[in-house]
Amino acid sequence: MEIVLTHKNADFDALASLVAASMVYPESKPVLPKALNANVKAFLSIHKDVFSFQESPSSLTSRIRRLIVVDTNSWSRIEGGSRFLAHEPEDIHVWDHHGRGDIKASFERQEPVGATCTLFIEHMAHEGIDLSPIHATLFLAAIHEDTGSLMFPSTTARDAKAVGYLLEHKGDLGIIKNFLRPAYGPKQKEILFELLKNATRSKVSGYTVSINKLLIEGHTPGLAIVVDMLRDILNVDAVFGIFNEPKRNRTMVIGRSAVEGLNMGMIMRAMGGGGHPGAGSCLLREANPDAIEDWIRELISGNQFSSVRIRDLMSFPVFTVNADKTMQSAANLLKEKGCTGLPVMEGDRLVGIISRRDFRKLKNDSQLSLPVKAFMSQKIVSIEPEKGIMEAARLMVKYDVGRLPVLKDGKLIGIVTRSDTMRYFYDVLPE
Ligand SMILES: [Mn+2]
Repeated sequence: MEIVLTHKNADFDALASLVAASMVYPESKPVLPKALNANVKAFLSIHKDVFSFQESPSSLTSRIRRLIVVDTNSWSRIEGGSRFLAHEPEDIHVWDHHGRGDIKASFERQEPVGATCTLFIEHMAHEGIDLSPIHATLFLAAIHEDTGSLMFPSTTARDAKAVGYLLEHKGDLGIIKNFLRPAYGPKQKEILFELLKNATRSKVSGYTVSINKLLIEGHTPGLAIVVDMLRDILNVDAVFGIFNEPKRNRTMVIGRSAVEGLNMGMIMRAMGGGGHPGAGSCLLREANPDAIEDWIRELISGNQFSSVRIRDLMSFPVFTVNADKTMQSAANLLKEKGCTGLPVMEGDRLVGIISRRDFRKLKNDSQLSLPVKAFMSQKIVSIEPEKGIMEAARLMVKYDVGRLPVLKDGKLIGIVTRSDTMRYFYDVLPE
């Protein structure tokens, strides 16, 4: 026989990929994990008769000829784990979008799209496999959830095309809306309020981060939605919930990131969990919440992910002008270097910025002989080299400046301009 497996704590992408795989491999039986996310459970409870699953894989007696693994590629995320290998499958197929794992597959469709389901939809469209509106709705829910309704940075054009295809096949957005917002009940409200009361906020490597620890008792579904809401309310770059459950000797860590430079999936993978750039989680055994907090801080500041920093983008050496030089010499320098502004120095101290705009303050040409310090802008908005690109963009918008001197320990080491940031956003960053 052939069976399809997916990860525990199944989300909509896991469920949708499970169902899609059973359509692509007609001989196969999908195995539903016991641990399902609350919203998936709710969806299944009213769609019980539509989908059929192989309930208990542990009682399988017949030989498993082929294993099809979807939406994960690591044994540790599958209920029963690598024990399935004991059945000596001839064939293992993996369909996933998470990047490298430890399952050795004979066939692999591993592509960096927003949802695994997208890979199946493309395949089914190509093969002309028919979709019912209910299937289209389930697949639509998967892409919506995994891409944050096409808003997460992991979203690709292929996901958007798949959404279009599913809408053509009568996927129902109204139904999805009901299920993607999982139950926010009194217990979740209590946790959210508790977290808000003690919410911390600190700077780690230039990111505003809120790391929150909470003791929880018993089964508490919907923690992810609480962390989502907390991030929205606090409006920080990233938020972490460390939920310690002493009775069961375990700690659940859930993270959400709203900035590109802070990749939540990478942080969680380093902690033995998983996720995407915007969202991730991990489950730790017998962990001490304070130690976990330290670990998270280390992972963020350890520069373990290749986010672009100001030091990678800035121009240097910087052309500067001395505060006592004349406006005429500043004008010559601007023209010669082809820049729109220059840092103004007194010795090695940055004292201002002179830009083309400041020349409008000149009343007549004779003032060109006056010193730069008479016309320069003394409002210096600077940035540190370890900051991220979004911080630079934020400062430029907030203070309406087109360039930021880069200061390290008070010393001018470079300059980053509006065109540097544009170049980054439009992906023509030199290699
Ligand atoms: Mn997924």
